[in-house]
Amino acid sequence: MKPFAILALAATALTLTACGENLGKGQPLNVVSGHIVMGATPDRPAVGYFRVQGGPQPVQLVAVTADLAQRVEMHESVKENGVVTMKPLLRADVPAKGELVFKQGGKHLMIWGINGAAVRAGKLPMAFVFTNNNNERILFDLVIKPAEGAAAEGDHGAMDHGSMEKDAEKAAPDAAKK
Ligand SMILES: [Cu+2]
Repeated sequence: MKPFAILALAATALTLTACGENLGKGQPLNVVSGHIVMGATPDRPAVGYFRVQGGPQPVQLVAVTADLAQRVEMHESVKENGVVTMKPLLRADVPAKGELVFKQGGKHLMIWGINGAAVRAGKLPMAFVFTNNNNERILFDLVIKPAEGAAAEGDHGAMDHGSMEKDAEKAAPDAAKK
């Protein structure tokens, strides 16, 4: 009798495993990874990259905020007539079951004035605000990495944010001035 009982249990366990795959449920909207690269000098903004996994419905990311930073903006690098410039990004699509990626050379976060305690802790808690469920907020800590060498900083380091920073100073003189 005993060998039969063990076999029956094993069969049950296999069945349960097969059914435990969340079939039909789908993946939820979520921020799945991300990091921040500090500016080359303290007066320059840090840059943030991250990946959002789309849920069952298409939504839009409308803001990213951080209590421990003076200011966070979403930007997009765009090439026009062979010149790469950056534009503020007000919203970004997260396709259903797809993904939204902020990465070097494309969409990115610019972060000014990260609190020293966050820098020492090596991570910045951020809130990602979406258009679903009355502006669902997903909290995620972005790991803070030190500035890369000027040569390794890629397009973002080579690109001067001068004009944009001047605009920013006009808009928020206290936040931009050191
Ligand atoms: Cu930028």
